[in-house]
Amino acid sequence: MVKLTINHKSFEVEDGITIMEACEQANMPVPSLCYLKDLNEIGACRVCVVEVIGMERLVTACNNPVWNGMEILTNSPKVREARKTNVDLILSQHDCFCPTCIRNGNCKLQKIAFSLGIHQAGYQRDITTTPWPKDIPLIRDSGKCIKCMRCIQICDKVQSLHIWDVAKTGSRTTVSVSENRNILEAPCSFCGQCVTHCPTGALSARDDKEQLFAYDAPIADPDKVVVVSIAPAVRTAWAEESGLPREAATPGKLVAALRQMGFQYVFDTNYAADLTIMEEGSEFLERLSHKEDFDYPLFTSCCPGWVRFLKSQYPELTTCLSTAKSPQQMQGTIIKTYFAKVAGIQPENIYHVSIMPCMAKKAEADIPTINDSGAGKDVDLVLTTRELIRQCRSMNIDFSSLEEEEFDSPLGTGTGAGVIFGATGGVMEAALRSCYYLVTGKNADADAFKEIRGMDGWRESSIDINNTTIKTAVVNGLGNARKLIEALLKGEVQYDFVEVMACPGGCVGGGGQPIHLDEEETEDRREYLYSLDQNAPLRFSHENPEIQKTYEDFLEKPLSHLAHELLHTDHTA
Ligand code: HC1
Ligand code: SF4
Repeated sequence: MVKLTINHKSFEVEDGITIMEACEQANMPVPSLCYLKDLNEIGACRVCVVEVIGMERLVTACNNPVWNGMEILTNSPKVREARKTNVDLILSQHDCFCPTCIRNGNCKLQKIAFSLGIHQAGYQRDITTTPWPKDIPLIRDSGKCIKCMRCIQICDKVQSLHIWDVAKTGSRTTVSVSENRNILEAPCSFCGQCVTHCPTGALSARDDKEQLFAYDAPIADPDKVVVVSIAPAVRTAWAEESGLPREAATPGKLVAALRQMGFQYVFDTNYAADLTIMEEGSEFLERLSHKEDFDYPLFTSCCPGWVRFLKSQYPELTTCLSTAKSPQQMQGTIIKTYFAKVAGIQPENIYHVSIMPCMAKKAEADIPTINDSGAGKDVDLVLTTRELIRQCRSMNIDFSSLEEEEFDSPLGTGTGAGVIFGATGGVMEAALRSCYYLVTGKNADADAFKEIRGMDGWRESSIDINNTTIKTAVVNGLGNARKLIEALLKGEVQYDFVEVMACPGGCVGGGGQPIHLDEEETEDRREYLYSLDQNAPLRFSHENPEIQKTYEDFLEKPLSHLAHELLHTDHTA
């Protein structure tokens, strides 16, 4: 332990921690722009400077350790003046037209500039912008980049993709796509982790709301039936900025909000998550009993960031991907075939919107070979949770006065197994619950496979079903996926079934979720999903009555000819 003072108050803290951590523990936090714990501790923005008595120069708090007897001042006039100058210099190279910025009100730079009392720019503007394609899910506005390097680090260290790099030198230093590539040539997974870690509006997800809500768009077209589906992880995060406690922001209130927005049918992607389990679980059992006929292990295929990663980094392993489409795409195909038939609507007149915690889902919906309904795109438009929140705001929806409403049927019932898809390990656990039933004819306890749960980046388990041991692995974050694949290729590990989610924590931490400037919300969101599962009246995908009816009336059985035609893909496009 070391003894030190912070702003004249004495503290005892652990040896080896940084000044930033010590100040945080003392409840005297130091502001920062570029700092990301364990990932970006480079002091690039110089906003975290503090004064240490006896030292001539100010020091950066994020990457300097404490020592015994240290006297730290976090807010002396010298510190405040230096911070102000540093932020002012950053502002001189930043496009400060805040009202139209996607991060207005949720921008670290805006917040810090305001808190330092910078109300007038002190330096001459020098802003450079570079062109960026408008039709991909990842949008970059170089005029807003503050060169904090967070995107570089997140993409390198967490996602192992090295899409960004530093370019040029000196005052012309900037961040750009690495190796002088155009973003269209780079193997970006569109996971959106660089977006959720960008402190300003330099990186964002493409905003597609107007395609639906403009005055001449489908929502205003009397000939269109506009339907919406909500992904599992959206329900954990949609009200985070509303002030409603998470428990009060129920899925039923989200349904009510969507009806107010003009959607004629509100469906639950959890239905298709259950359908995915029926198809993917059956596929897994088939592969397990004919190992010699298949490439092994079986990889889950519901996360489009992961699928893009595998196709670009290890194309030879694409045959290990489950052929089952993702729940988003199954939902889309079933809406424009089965639902259209049941409701007596021409499939061409249905406009299907999917609300996702994910940016890569926008690209998934565009894959030509994934659209099988014969009525255009199966998912016409993908909006992220953030777009949903912005639209609610622009329509002045008052979250606190919403009354619970039911999802529409069919495609409105999901089980607890479906809802946990949104958290890392959820797909595997849901699949095992139903695989156990399919093999033994009876249910295991719904929590029998809970050892799969957890936030570890790479978690393995051995599960016994009817005296057959199934070796599973669950990974989240593409860097962990790369490590697992390398170990598989070297023969160091062997698995039967592997779940991969591109984003840390799974979809709850997705690139389309609300952005919190100073803290991560993933753990809370995950716990909420598990509480929904715990309290769900049905916790097994095979017990979902709407799924049972869909098979009875339409698909016949899992892996039937029609199911193959509509719900599976070979991932070749
Ligand atoms: Fe996900 Fe999925 S869980 S991929 O994380 O399999 O995005 O929530 O919708 O499709 O159901 C995302 C979430 C989501 C799909 C499902
Ligand atoms: Fe890297 Fe993901 Fe950002 Fe693409 S979207 S640049 S893969 S962090």
